[in-house]
Amino acid sequence: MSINANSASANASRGVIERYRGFLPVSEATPVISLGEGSTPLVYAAKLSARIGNGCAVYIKNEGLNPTGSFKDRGMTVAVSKAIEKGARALICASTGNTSASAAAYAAKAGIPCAVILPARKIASGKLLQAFVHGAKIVAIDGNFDDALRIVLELGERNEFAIVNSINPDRIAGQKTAAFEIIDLLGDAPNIHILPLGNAGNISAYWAGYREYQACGKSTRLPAMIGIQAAGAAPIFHNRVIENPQTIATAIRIGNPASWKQARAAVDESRGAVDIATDEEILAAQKWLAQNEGLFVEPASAAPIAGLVKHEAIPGDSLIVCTVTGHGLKDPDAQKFDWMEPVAPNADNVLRAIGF
Ligand code: AN7
Repeated sequence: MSINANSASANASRGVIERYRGFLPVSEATPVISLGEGSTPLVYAAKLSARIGNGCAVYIKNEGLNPTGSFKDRGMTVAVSKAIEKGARALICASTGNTSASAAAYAAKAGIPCAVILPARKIASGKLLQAFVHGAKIVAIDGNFDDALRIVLELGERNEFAIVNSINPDRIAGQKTAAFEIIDLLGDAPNIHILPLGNAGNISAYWAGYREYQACGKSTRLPAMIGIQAAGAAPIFHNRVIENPQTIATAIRIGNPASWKQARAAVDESRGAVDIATDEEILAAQKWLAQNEGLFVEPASAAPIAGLVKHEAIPGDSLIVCTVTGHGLKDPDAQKFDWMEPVAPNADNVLRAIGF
């Protein structure tokens, strides 16, 4: 069988660089390192819309369906392609998990080493497994994400390393393509965009994307940007550094966000908000989404759902987009379940066991 590479690359499985080249800091000289990221589903959430009520429609941008299971891949394809173009010899990042999984995968594709610095014992097991299987050099530190990022910034001054955290503007450039996809599908920007808030790169990226698309006439309005932090790791909400952040949503266990200022600007300029959700609310939202919308997301990604369902000031008839950032299978220990007792292998016993 012969495969037509041109027709394969003409469809939506092309990555974000090929699809949005004109909006990204790339040229013909940039080698494209892609895993086919982006083009993630924007799903109408009927039960969530009904729960919000008041004529609102909620769509979920399911970023857990990127190649490594999180939104980080959109930025990583640009950051790694640019790093290779500039001749970097290795990638380095600090991570609460997803950045390291993504960096490790794109480094493997590019054929260069990748070092990841992680807070010991505070990484969801699926993410650590990804970094390990993709062959990253993993260092766990006795400290939190903020300590890890400080070390990476120091090591990044040696010019053999390319830092691929979201302080790298190429990451933000790639991540803004999610806003482009939403407008391309809906025909305009939503009224409200709600997403989890950790190191604050993603909210800044979406805001840049929404503004850029509006400036070139692809949309008529800008959404209010609403970021949700975990109650125990809410520096922007409280307007102070949190020395010892704590939350079950380990992805957003961050006490001193690198893009704090940009996130504040996005929220203020868009007349949005920063709110918080407790671990109990996050876990309840995670389960509710799985059992009512069929979407299994990781705890950090359930934070905006938890924030949305309790938000009091949503105007009627709002078109709302909620980004869920990572797949639920990344963190198999967040929800508890019991191994069931086996029953004798016949149909009667099985019927009784399922309560029919
Ligand atoms: C699932 O991987 O910071 O506000 O080092 O993994 O742009 O930081 C991850 C963050 C939300 C927060 N949801 O996004 C990392 C890391 C998930 C995440 C966030 C993260 P930002």
